[in-house]
This record gives sequence, structure tokens and C-alpha cells, in this order.
Amino acid sequence: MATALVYHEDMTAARLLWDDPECELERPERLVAVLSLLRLRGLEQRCLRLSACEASEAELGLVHSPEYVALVRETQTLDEDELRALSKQYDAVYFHPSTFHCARLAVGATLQLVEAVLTGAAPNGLALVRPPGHHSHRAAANGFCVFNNVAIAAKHAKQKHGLHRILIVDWDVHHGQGIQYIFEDDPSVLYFSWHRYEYGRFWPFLRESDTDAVGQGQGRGFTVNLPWNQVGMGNADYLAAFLHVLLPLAFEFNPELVLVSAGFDSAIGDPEGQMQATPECFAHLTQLLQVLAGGRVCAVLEGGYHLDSLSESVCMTVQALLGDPGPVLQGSMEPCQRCEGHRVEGAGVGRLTALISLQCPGVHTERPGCPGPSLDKPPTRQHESLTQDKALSALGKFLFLVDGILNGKVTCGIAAIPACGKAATLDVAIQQSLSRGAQRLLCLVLGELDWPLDIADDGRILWLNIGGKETAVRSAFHISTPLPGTTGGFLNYILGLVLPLAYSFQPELVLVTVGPAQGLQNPHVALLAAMLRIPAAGRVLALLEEESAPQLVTTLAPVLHGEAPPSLGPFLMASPEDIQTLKCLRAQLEPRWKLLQVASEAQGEAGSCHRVPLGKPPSGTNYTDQACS
Ligand code: X5A
Ligand code: ZN
Repeated sequence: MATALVYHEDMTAARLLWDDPECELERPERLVAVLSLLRLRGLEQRCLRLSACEASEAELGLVHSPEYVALVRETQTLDEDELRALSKQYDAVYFHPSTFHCARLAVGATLQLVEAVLTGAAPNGLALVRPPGHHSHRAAANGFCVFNNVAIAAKHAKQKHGLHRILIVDWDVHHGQGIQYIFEDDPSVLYFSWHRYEYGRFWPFLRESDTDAVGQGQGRGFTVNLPWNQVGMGNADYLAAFLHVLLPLAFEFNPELVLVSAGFDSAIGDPEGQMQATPECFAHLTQLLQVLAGGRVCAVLEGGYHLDSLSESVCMTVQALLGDPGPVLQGSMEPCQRCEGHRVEGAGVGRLTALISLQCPGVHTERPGCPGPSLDKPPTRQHESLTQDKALSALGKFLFLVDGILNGKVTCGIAAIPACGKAATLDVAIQQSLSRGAQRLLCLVLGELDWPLDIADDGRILWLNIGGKETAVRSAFHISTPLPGTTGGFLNYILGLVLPLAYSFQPELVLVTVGPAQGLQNPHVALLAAMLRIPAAGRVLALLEEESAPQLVTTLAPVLHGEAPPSLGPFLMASPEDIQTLKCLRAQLEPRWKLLQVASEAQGEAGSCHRVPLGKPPSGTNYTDQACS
């Protein structure tokens, strides 16, 4: 099942016919540039290509008034002067004789994408559309937008598929006020938007783009605005916003579908956004969203006006949707710092996952229905079974696997080990990695296990023990804490501690050790692996104890390949004790690991951009990190 890519070349027809410096950014070349880079990278060819059809007027009517639809229909017959006069009645809008056709195709493409994902024809996908949609209102065009593609798709998903919870993530650099207005009293649609704001001095200059606009009536708490009051936000800021603000809310909301208003004017080089986040960041944002809603992520193009930055960022998004591991996120992980120069790398080569069993105790090494290993094909969702290879000793295989991950021949691996050999195997894996020159090794230990005595705490190993006897920060690299008691607590630990640490540390390899009596259910371990894989660019080696291995392999192998983890089941808030423990850990670790910072009230004016404004917490979401900030 491949990622859906929905497009129609007629959407390049609409263009600005007169001089207008504000509107000239939104031009046909945007789609041409994106598509040609997708082809050059071989990404388009890996997708399920769907040709867009025009949305029906009934579909447009899910959001827009009949009078407004009629008015846009009439623009097909207007001459240039009339088009220009009409355009002037709206803020930052131009009409072209083909606008109605293009805008209907844009809605149609978005609906086809959602249809493909909700019927199971594709796991996820991207609609490449023009004109964009998120600024348009029920009865008005606005900000280059004519029909509200994403809002119509959300209404359609509710009405035609009976969905109850839809998350809209608007990572465009402008506030999608149109979407906000349409769903402000609707608790079934959680709308999150970050946007350049500058205290209201940036377009569209709205009071209601600020943090205190949280929705109304039944929908109160289901609109979340994160205004950026400075330009220059980079990868660490965007990650901090996802880890500390969006994802805690999103997990509790538990969406059935994620729609992304995927504007790339929030990427480096864009003349509108003036931000610093690199294209690679969008692979990370996409992967982080893919752990929600069973991976049903539908990205729909909004803005993005720097053709190279736009095209690279779309490629990164598609690579993530396809399940490719990586890329590594470069640069400082300190929120609100200017990031280093924009580096662009080509697509990764095909890599394999190896599954091995040190004692060969009947662990499944092939996923059912999975084709055999193939080295020359780019898709990375195949396993290489090493169990059959009698020539290699068990330990030899294991070391081969460690090497393979470090030198990039293998992406990730799972090893089953006897309980008595767990500590020794981990020790060997660490020694082997260090002797191969590894500089940063993250050891995530679930269950009780002490730091190997013969290995120095010299900054090359970050030891994070969850499920240990006591809470202890022995050094910035040696952290131990008991297991949180609830799903909410566990999520808090992942989003508020494990992932920020992993992103800050930038490990070359993550060793996850899972004991049988560590108290976590398989879906929890799967979620942890699915999320750790993201900062680790896929390079995760899981060491399982034999007794628990057979079921855990079945759960872990798909997620290490980028498939969505299973749902965690009923949500229980973190206990006050767990929140207190996390708060205490973070307070001690923040000076060294900057991505742990949620807010820094103490820093005054200069540090005010560190603040991730939480506003008034939406009702029922108070398990999040406010207690820690
Ligand atoms: C979709 C989008 C921006 C309009 C900016 C007007 N619209 N100054 O990015
Ligand atoms: Zn925009």
C-alpha cells in the first residue's frame, strides 16, 4: 500500500494577470517545481498517483454559502478588468478565468486523498493543490485562498464517514483563520496552528490569532494557536512546539484522522515566513504526526513561495509518508537560536532491517506476507533474516548487526536474548559501538538494569533507565526513574523527557533494552520505539528478553519500519506524583539539554521567544506539562 499523491496539471492554469506585488508569489511554477523534484528524487514513482477531479457544488456547500459559490462560478466569464475589480473586494486575492476550475480541482483532490485514506486504499498521502485553502471563509476568498480545501475535507470525513475526532495541524506560517472560524464551536475538530504573528503586526493582523482564542461554546479548548512573535524560528522551535504543545493535546484527543494544512512558507528561505526551519524538519513533523490516528495523515499543500525550499520540504514530507527512515536533523537543538546553513541531502539508499535471535528460540524473523530481502530496491520495508545463516555464531550475528547499523548498511534491528545475558549483551553492544568510533549512543533501558561498571560516563553514552528503582540524575548522561503509573504519565515521559533528550543528544544508535517484567504493555513499548526511531533517523536496535520476544517482535518490527503503532487504549491522566517526578527531572536536566525547556519566564525580554505560550488550557487536557513550566 503506497502513499497517495493527488494532483492535476490543470491546477497550474490560474495565474495573476496584472501587477500586484502581494499576490504574485502564488504562481503556477510552485506546483511545477514541486512535481519535478518529486520525480527527480524518484518519490512520485513510489506513490499511488491519483488524478484529481472537480469537487461537486454539494461538496463546496459543506463549508461555503451558495451565493459565494455562485459568485466564484461567475468569475469564469469575467474579463480582466472585472476580475481585477472583484479581486480588490477581498484581502490578498486574485481571480483568473480558470480560478473556479482550479479551486474545484483543489477541493476535489483533497477529498480524493481523504477518501483513499479512509477507505484503506492508501495509508496516508499528499494533495498537491492550487489555490490554497486555509484562509478562505464561508463566504469570502482571502489570502490567495478561494475554497477551504482542508475544512471541506474535515466536514466530508465527519458527514460521509462518521468520524468523531479530526485533528487539523496547520504548519503554514500564516494563521488559517478560515479554518478556525469554520470549526470554532465544533469539538470534533481540533485545530492547531502556529503562525508568524509579531504581536499582531503580521498579516492577517488578527486579534483572534493569539493564544487566547481557544474556541467557543462546545468547541472551547479545541482551537490552539501558537503565535510566533519573532521571525527566525528554527528546527528546535518547531520540535519544541510539537513535543511540548501539540502532541500532548493530540494524544489525549486521540484523532481518527490527521489533516495537515501543509504550507511550507514556514521553511527557510521563504519570503513570507522569514523562518529558519530546514526542509528536513518537515520529515520530522510528518513522522511525529504519523504515530497518531493509526498513521492516517493527509497533507494538503497550502503556502510555500521559495521554489527550492518548497520543493525540498515537500520531498521530505513525502519521504516520511512513504515510511523512509531519517533524515538526521542537523544543527543546534536549542529553541530560538539561529540555525546553521541549510543543508540538503539526496534520498537515502535502500536499507534493510535485520531481525536476529541469539539463541534462535523460534522468534519470527520474517513478517507474514513480507517478500524476501532485496538489496537493490529503495523501499525499506523488508526484513533480512539472518537466522538461517548457520555459519555465523549468535554473538557474531549480533555484532554484525551493531556494525551494520553504525555503517548504514542496516537501518534497525531486533535481537532476542536470554534474560541472564541481557546486561552482558548490552555491554558488548556498547563496547562494540565505541570501538567502531561511535560518539553518541543512547541506551534506553526499560526495567531495572544498572549502567555497566566497565564503561565510563564520558558523554558518549546517554543512559536513560525508565522503570528503575528510584528517580536519580547521577549525571546529565545517567538518568534513572521509576515507570509512570498511567498512559498519560507514560506519554508525558516520552514527549517531555525521552524525545527532547534524544533530539538534543542526536544519537548515532539507540539501544532499547526491554525486560519482561518492566511493567509496560506491548502497545506502550511500540509507541516508544515508533517515536524514538524519529530522532534516531531509524537507527534503533531493540534487545528483547526471550520470554517476551515472540509477541514483542510482531509489535516492534512494523513500527521500526515506520508503520503506525497501535492505539494505547483508554487514556488515564498522569498522577500528580509522576508529574512531580518529571518536573524534577527536567529541572535538573534542562541546563544541559535545551530542548527540555518549555518556557523560560525568568529570562525576561531577550528570552521571551523561548516561551511556548500555552494560553488557557483546553478543558480536560490538564495532564499536559503546565505543571512543569
Ligand atoms: C496560503 C498563504 C498567504 C497570503 C499572504 C498575503 N497565503 N500577504 O500562504
Ligand atoms: Zn501561508
